[in-house]
Amino acid sequence: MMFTQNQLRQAAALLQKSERPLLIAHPRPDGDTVGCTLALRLALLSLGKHPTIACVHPLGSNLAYLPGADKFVRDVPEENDFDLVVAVDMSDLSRTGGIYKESWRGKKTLLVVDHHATNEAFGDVNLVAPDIAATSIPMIALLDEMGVPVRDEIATCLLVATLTDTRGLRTASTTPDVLKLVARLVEAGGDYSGVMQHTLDSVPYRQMRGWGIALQRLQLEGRLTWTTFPLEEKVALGVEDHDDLDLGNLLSRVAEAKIAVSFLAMRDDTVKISFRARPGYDVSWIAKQLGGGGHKEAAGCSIPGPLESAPDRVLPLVREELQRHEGV
Ligand SMILES: [Mn+2]
Repeated sequence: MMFTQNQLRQAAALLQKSERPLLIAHPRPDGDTVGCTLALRLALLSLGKHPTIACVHPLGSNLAYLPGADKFVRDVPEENDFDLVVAVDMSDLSRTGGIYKESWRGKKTLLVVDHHATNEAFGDVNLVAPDIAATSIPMIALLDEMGVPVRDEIATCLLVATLTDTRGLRTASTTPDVLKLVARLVEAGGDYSGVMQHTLDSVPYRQMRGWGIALQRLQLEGRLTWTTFPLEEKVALGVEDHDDLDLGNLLSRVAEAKIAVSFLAMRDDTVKISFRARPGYDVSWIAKQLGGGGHKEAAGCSIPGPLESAPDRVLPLVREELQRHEGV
């Protein structure tokens, strides 16, 4: 169910009324959460407001070049003068990574702008378009409603959001409307080739080396492919815990596989799991059952270690999903 005109008006009114909004991007920030947060920041600055943007983790080099990316703060004081909190591209409040403080509940108005099917409508106003390609879609509707011209840097930020969450316009969620949105953003001065070059086709050397390790350990079982990534290898490469090496998207390209799963050991003895599914398959229920969330074709969760036993605990659920599509 798409958001209503009334919700759109309410969301725009909250931002127009606000002087010092806090915009929060989710941990292990991707192009959608970062692009939409930066686009909204620029829009609010153009209206003379004083937005603060926060994300608990640093941005990857493929996003750090974007306008305003250097303005992200890692945390904010519990006591502050923010008059509105905006959660961007997250399905529940835990996804702020601790930036949202429990003591704010019921005191600071919360606006949610998102597109996750698993979204819990946890805000006072929720601008949620479930199963739509990217948060850029509700976000541009919001900017239009606020009367902010979407062009140049704002258009580039929304392009980043749209092109990353659709993996370069590859996902089943890439509808004619998404392609029209991209056309509009390019016409409005968005830097399409720059985004392709600096964001989508930009893999740090360390991550490339990490892919080498992940691919060496790659397994294939019928329509299922998976890999595990041990902590020793992360430490040896200098990979931080907030860096998931984008393994999910890498494995999703294995031709034989309908579902791909990556298991990444973390320093706190948990295992971060990314699921990717071909169109028609659904991994969101698996992630949700394991305490995570996401979309049908891309979802994730964290489970307790050890890494070695994680596939045996998780893959039976994946096989169950595959068996629903026997012979497909
Ligand atoms: Mn997203």
